[in-house]
Amino acid sequence: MPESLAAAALAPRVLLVDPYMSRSDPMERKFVELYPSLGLLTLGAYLRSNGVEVSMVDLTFARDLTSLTRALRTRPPHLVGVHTKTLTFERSVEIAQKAHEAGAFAIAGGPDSATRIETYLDAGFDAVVPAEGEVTLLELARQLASGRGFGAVPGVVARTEGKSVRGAHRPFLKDLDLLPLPAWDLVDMDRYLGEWEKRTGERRAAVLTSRGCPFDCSWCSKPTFGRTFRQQSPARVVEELRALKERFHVTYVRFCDDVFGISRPWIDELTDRLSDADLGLQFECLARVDLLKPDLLHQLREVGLARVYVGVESGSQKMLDLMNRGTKLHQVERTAQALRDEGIRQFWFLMLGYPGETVEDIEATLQLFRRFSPEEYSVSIAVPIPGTRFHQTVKDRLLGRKRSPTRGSGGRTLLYEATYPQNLYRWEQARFGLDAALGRARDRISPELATHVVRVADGFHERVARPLLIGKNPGRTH
Ligand code: B12
Ligand code: SF4
Repeated sequence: MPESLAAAALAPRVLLVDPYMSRSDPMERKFVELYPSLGLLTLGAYLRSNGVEVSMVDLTFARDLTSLTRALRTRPPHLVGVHTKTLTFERSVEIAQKAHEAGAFAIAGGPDSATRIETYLDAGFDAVVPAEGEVTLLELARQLASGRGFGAVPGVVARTEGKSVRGAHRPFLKDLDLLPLPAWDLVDMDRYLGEWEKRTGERRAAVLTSRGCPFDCSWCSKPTFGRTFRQQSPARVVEELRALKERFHVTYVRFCDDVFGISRPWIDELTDRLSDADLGLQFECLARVDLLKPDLLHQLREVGLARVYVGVESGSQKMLDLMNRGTKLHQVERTAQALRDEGIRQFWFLMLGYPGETVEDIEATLQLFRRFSPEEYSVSIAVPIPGTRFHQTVKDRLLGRKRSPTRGSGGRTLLYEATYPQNLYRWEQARFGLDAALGRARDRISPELATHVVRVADGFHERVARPLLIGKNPGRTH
């Protein structure tokens, strides 16, 4: 056989699957922001650049598994790799079954399987890759395609003969610049960008400039990259932005990093390069108030920063300290003001029901929210995610309820026996809703009317609703 044909025959075939279906839940359809999985696109690009034949089934816009069945039949892969999130567990298991029916191995990776490896193995997956996937999946694909079974590939937990075998720890990639650009051609980019264009008039894409986060908020789950923190060089970031602009006419970018702007010298270089490149892109990011100094915001505004997701979480310093958030209220105030001064939209994340929170703390959060009236917000009931210190603290008080699926629409289910009953938190969520509605109506109603409505609502809250909802319970504060 000619050498090229022999190589092709040996080339491992990998089918990557994103099991997320945006159409399957009406709330999701309305609230979720549609971007292809950067994890899968990077895995695909890396495998391909190392001689693996890669295809992908992205179920984001699908209504059923027809495209998967077709892909498995047309070109049976050696291995089917599924990206897992908690929401898509059942579908992932169904995909693993279909992979087996087609004679392929089923491998799980991504945040959910990293948090509960054994659950995925019990449910039928042959192996889980619970951390960074590129090098591990490449080695695994080569090994499986050549018929050598799982062995003990570093970074893999495999189920062989009923037993879980854990390969050695695989070190994280040191230099993220060595990763190729995401393999955008594996998904229907036009569809994603078209959906955004319809909704906002912009062609929006997601970009990741770093992996991991060095902070240690006690409720945060970081199963795949832990507290490691690695960044691409600003030059590499600009190369990716340029490619998105030139190939897909992208106009707006979401930086998907856990925290954007951790290193000031890095930001300085990025903003210099963005000015030079003059790509005319707008962008948004998620950041911490301790890092968002006013001069930095001004600098980022100059190169296109249009919106920031801010993890405010609470208006009580006591609560921020209990969450090990590492931020101060004066930093929240400074950031909120600076964002407003710069004309940058702010989206606040707020959380109710964390252990130790009293009604006074909730009131402090509402007052802070009122003072700054952010353009957008999400106020959710705290979710104890397995593997976090928060979960550890309340594990004997879990209520066995199912988590509401989304943060944007939800965070409405109390999952542990907290200080107060669930209805108190839901009522408090409604109070934030009223404030936000009044904020939006600011141009249409007089300030006197707004003040009157707030006074009546607060009076009702204090005299009727709160006593009724918390009953005689003064609050469990531990
Ligand atoms: C950006 C982001 C989003 C964006 C973009 C989502 C997207 N399509 O990529 C938006 C805002 C749309 C979003 C939405 C949601 N998100 Co989100 N999101 C993130 C965030 C911050 C980064 C994701 C990312 O790009 N990571 C970088 C890539 C490189 O890492 P990765 O995906 O983990 O992939 C690596 C490894 O995990 C592994 N790997 C991954 N898949 C596979 C598969 C195989 C076979 C193998 C071998 C390896 C492997 O290799 C990859 C490369 O090293 C993460 C937090 C985080 N830091 O991961 C949350 C996170 C993934 N999101 C989460 C959630 C809950 C959601 C929503 C369900 C919330 C909602 N309903 O609004 C939706 C679901 C939407 C969807 N399409 O799936 C949770 C998932 C928790 C869980 N256990 O399920 C996370 C972990 C945040 C958290 N801590 O709660 N999200
Ligand atoms: S919440 Fe944000 S800042 Fe805190 S540990 Fe998690 S990713 Fe890092």
